[in-house]
Amino acid sequence: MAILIVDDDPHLGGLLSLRLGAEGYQTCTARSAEEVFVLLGLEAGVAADPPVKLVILDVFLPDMSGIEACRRIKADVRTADLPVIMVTGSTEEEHLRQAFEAGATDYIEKPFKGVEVVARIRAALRLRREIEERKRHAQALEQLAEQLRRANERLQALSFQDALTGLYNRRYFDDFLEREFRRAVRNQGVLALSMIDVDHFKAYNDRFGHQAGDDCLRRVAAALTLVIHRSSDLIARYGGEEFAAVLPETLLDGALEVAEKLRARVAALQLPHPDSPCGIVTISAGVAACRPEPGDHPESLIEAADAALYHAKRAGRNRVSA
Ligand code: GH3
Ligand code: MG
Ligand code: MG
Ligand code: MG
Repeated sequence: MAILIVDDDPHLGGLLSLRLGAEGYQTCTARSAEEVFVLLGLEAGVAADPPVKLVILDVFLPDMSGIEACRRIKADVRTADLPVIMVTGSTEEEHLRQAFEAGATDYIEKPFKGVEVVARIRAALRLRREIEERKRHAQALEQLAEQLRRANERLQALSFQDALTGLYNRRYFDDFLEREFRRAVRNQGVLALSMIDVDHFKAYNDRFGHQAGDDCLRRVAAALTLVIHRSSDLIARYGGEEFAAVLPETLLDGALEVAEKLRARVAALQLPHPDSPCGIVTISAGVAACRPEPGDHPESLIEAADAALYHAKRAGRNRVSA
């Protein structure tokens, strides 16, 4: 990475090159703003090779004011971070002001001492390195924060998921029902709940074993999911072989229809169950709906749906009751 020395006076440019060379710096030179832009790849032509790490820029150039050239370097994202040290033979204070306003890193008046230029270059490059290091740090921190955010999201999703069926778990169900209940209270809306229980499931386990029982629950869960496709509805594993469907803004009739679809869908799986009167795995569902008022609690809706489920069981199972 070279230091680009821009001066229309080849003698001065050459002297500076020698001095910086003696300090171990690589240098390249340009005599006009145009040449600078080409060297830096800002103009059609060749890009900087070797790339430039700092520019020493004369205020007076034949084709453009050095201050204007500095402004252009700073305006381009590719070179905005490049340190520019302005050098001038003028003692006009206005130039100094303009140079810094144009984004110059430093400003040196001629005649200058070699030691001063070298010291200022060192300082500018050190500052540049520090800024870059801080940028890298900030980027690394940002990446880390993003990774943490994603990991958190995954964890959160997992904490709401039932491991066996992939459905929402009881915890999420409780939160969701509470939320929807409160919303219904606020909007004076309605809310329906369906409690679902697999029929004679103990006998299924007893005959086929617990693993087969788990498989059966997974297939039942998948079937239930196919019926609940409204994005505002929720199907969850309530516990054991029990599931629950929360149907916001749904009246009892609508909820009964959905429950009947759930029942039919599971029956349609035709999973053999020799110890059930139907010979296949079936579910019973209890449905309840309410228009909750302030002071009401979701528990009462759960109790009503549970009571309806109990009815469905008493009435012979593989049916829906309200
Ligand atoms: P009913 O028709 O009255 O609902 O009869 P049931 O046999 O289904 O009811 P019961 O509550 O007596 O039995 C439920 C069974 O579900 C007992 C339990 O072993 C089984 N079960 C609960 N959770 C799981 C599970 O995660 N995996 C398996 N394989 N079985 C489970
Ligand atoms: Mg049960
Ligand atoms: Mg039971
Ligand atoms: Mg059961």
